[in-house]
Amino acid sequence: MKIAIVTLFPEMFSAVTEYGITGRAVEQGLVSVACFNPRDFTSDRHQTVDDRPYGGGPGMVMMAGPLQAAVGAARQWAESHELGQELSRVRVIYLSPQGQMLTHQAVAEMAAGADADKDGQTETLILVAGRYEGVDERFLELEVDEEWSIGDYVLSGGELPAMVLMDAVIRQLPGALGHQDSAQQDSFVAGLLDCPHYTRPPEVGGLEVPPVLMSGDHGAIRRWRHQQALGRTEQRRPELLNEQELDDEQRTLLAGYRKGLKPE
Ligand code: 9WO
Repeated sequence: MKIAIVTLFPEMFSAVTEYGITGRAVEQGLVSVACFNPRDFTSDRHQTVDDRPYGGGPGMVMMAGPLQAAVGAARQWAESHELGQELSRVRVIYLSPQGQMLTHQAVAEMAAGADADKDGQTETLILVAGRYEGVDERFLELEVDEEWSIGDYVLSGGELPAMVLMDAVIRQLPGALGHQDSAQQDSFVAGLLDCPHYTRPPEVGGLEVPPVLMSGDHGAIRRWRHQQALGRTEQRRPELLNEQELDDEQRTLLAGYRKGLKPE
């Protein structure tokens, strides 16, 4: 898969490309990352990328021209890395609080589409990170396919959301995680929150490890974890749990969790 980022601050992306699981995925060639700086696509002496908003008001707006040129260069980069002649799909994505909320499902679809497709070609995400008060609306109309939000808050720019999206997508790529099926066991894969985790030592601040985890009974451990995931989801994020969709085993596990909560 290929990810191009259009950003005024390309150095920020070393946080993703040089560290941890995502850094390893880049190293292994599971994903190619390239940054395109709108400032490099200006023609005036001051390399201007922003201007005052029509209609007045505070702050500055990113001009359409340099952004369009940077996206154009990103599209060319995606094509030049194609093995065959046929072009694979490119999704141009803008990160903003006005976008659709990013979910595990949306991330999984980006990772699946960006994985090698039937022709062995890989798709490209072009992530556009805005700055200042935003980008000229005509750039969005002309170049951007999708707008995504990572949450209802305003940041200083779209770079951190772009990195959040990259991290979430890259770790879903086959081979990105050391453990084969770790991504499949993730929180949210089954639509549930994660279960609690414990490691050595066996006692911390007077708190011990749930005995079932020390029992060596792998069936019982799997059931306990599933039960914890169900119970915690109901307690913390009840809107994620659709009782109708639970099977008989899940209902029994959830009933057991509820019983364990009751004082006497
Ligand atoms: C700045 C601003 C200043 C005064 C009044 C209103 C204002 N709105 C903004 C603003 O939205 N700035 C954005 C900064 C412009 C686009 C890039 N920026 C951004 C992206 N902030 N937060 C995001 C973002 C993206 C995805 N998910 C959550 C937040």
